[in-house]
Amino acid sequence: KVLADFVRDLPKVELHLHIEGTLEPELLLSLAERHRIAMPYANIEMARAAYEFDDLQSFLNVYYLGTSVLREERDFYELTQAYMQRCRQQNIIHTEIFFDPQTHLSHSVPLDAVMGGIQSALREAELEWGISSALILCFERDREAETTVGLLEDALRIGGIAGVGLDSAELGNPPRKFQEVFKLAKSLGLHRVAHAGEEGPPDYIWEALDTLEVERIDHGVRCMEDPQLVQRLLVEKIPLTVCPFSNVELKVFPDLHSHNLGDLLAAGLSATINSDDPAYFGGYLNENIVETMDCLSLGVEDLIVLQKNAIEASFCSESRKLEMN
Ligand code: ES4
Ligand code: ZN
Repeated sequence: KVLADFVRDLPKVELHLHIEGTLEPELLLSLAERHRIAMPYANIEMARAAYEFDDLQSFLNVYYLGTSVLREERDFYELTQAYMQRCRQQNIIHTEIFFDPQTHLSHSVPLDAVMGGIQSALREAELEWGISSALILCFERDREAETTVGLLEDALRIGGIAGVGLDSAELGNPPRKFQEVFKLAKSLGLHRVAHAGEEGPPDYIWEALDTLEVERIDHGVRCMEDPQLVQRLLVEKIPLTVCPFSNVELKVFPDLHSHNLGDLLAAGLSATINSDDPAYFGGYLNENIVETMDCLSLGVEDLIVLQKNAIEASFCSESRKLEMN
């Protein structure tokens, strides 16, 4: 109770959040109705009941099905605005948000509508509530890489992208597949991150660092299987954006008590705590923090370290970092 109050009141930073993963069943069903799209859920309870996963792929099937109700700019605006409202309630003062343009393009939704809707909500949240944000365009690693350079160029014409990321089904889709577009991103001064070592082996973390030159690893929890890799992450101060509820829901760990966040911190790694896809995994950032601290017996001093790591790992200006510290 006291801990929950402390966590709620602490100003926080979130660095790993898929905006499509904030689509709550209420909004999903109302958008399905708006666009007359059939969903296999008759009501909110049925939707929630379908949110049971065996692994990453079984989650992605449900998540991509949900994205099919996002059709026009105002849908993306409403989705993002609802998440920014949560940020205000949870005292999140800076958030870095992923989006999956290839999925929306595959539904014939123009990139302008996707980015326009997201960005108007982000602008409003900054003006009204002072919440800063960065938008990260994710490439889906289980899709073809050939069209990604053109996609990135289109996004840059629209503007407002802080960096690029890599998400979706990890196994069988090694990072090097996206080397060309990440090289272009670097040459254009964009930030680079990638999901790696979530379900995939430590080798994928090495490869993301070596071939994509990423600045952060999303998840990365399997790094502990490789002491040399841990050494490299320490020396290069590579942050890990860890998502405890996600890891439990996708069976990366059997339960929160078995999560290795405590070991990552004990090893001195720059770990951060994040919600990933909060509408699907049972909680937003504060719930992730409170339950994880509880299950792993982490103290307030650990939480302060996690949040200082997040500020430092963010893509904010140095002056904004100072302001947040
Ligand atoms: C994702 Cl948890 C996770 N992993 C990989 N890709 C994703 N896209 C949305 N959530
Ligand atoms: Zn993720």
